[in-house]
Amino acid sequence: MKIGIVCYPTFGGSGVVATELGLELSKRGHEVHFITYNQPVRLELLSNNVHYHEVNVPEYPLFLYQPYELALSSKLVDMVKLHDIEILHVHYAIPHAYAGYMAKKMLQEEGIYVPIVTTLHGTDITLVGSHPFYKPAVTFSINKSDAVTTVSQSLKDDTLRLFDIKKEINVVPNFIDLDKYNHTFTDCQRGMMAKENEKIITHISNLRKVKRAQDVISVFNNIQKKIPAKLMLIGEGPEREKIEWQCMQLGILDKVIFFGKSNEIDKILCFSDLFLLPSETESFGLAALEAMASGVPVISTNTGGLPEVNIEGYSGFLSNVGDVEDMTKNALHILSDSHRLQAFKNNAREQATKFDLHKIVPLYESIYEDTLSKCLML
Ligand code: GMT
Repeated sequence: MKIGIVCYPTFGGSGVVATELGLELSKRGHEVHFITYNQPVRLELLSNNVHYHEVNVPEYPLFLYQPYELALSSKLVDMVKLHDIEILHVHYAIPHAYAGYMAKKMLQEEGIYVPIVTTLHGTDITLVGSHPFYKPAVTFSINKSDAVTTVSQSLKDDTLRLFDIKKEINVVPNFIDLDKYNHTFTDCQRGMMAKENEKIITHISNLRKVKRAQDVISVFNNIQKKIPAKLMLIGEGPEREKIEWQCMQLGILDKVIFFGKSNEIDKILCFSDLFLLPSETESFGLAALEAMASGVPVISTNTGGLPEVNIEGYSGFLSNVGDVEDMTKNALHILSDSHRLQAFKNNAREQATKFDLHKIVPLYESIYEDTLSKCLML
């Protein structure tokens, strides 16, 4: 198949999932075209089967806001015609599903029919999409998609609760390339980050409010009072300064390593003992899955899709949002006994195998095939 993928090219989970999906589809013999405003961060290698087309939005002083949707839908029309793209898979409803629909209608005028598969990732629904200003456009573009997927049952339930959706929604969870986590690093460089007796706690996110990074610092602060520990913080975002201040006020700056944006999270995870994800909401929690694939147990909240990923008392523990005391208790329970820690590490790795990309990517392929065959019948 010739597949066009539209996504955000940044470090966010939706862009990562879209990029990893495209790369795996190309390995499975499909021709994949990424269409976005920057080369996706995890798209390092372009091959015969993987192409990247940049959407440019010329600056024009008359416009207070540059019309990205317009540029994207025009680019989609051009790329479909130029490369005979058969299906467009748009990740994140805003504005991709909307731009996809516009492209589809323009192409129809020329007798070209390209179905749109929309994947909802989370904040497009739970935070942004349900805003009254966006709601009509998001509802419309979901209902006009030829197929719709969500990354968890919880996000499906939220979508049906918040929007008037007439379309069937398929749940296709986030996935992980286990080979990447199993084989790459045999010699984790733990010694460079912490002393032998220190436990390594890790958090990865874009440090937006929804991630509750201050809870990460509070839980870590409680842990390090009982057990020698270091905190690895990976990611950049609007809350960074606040949490640096928090660390300074608590007197733990020397125990916290800020990595910023990193493409080497698997290297950092391989020497981690525990992963913290105290998010306000999380449609799936790809970061938790990446940690588990590295054999790192997860202390998370119990919101959104997290209970579908992290299993209470097995791969980690789940607490109510903001319950720092419970998260601390659970973290200490896991870390304080080396046999228990090892059992949780093994379980975390085992739990991650449920989301092996070899199991999940074929689900997307069969959605493409069904969608295309339904289109042929029209
Ligand atoms: O979590 C973020 O801030 C990034 C966000 C995104 O849209 O890129 O991630 C969302 O999509 C990921 C991939 O499907 C999910 O694993 C994340 O849970 C989800 N984030 C939220 O729901 C907050």
